[in-house]
Amino acid sequence: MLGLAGCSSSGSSGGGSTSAGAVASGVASSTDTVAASSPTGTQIVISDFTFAPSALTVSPGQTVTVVNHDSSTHTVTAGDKSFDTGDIAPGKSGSFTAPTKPGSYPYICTIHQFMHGTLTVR
Ligand SMILES: [Cu+2]
Repeated sequence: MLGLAGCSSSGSSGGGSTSAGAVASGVASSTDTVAASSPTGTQIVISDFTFAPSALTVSPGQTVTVVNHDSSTHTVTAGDKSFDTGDIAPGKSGSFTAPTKPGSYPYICTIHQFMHGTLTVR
């Protein structure tokens, strides 16, 4: 464990474990296609240092919107740099273009490298 968390500028608010935003926003209540472990769509939402969905399937070359609902700046950056939103400030959104080559593309937030997700192109 290297102490990479150098961003001490973001004020230590101390872990206030507010149970405010229960993420139970009933995402998949549709009864038809339940089995999809990697939902299709064009949007990734960041909140509480988590990408949602953590695995997303998109079409080749599709524009994917990334919405940052967190209180910290984040990025969505492919491990092979094939896509990158750059910094997305809190409350802002960004976008990137999915690779045109089908495959599985792990990505991270370059600021918080423990944050990771997977984009699947097919
Ligand atoms: Cu981040």
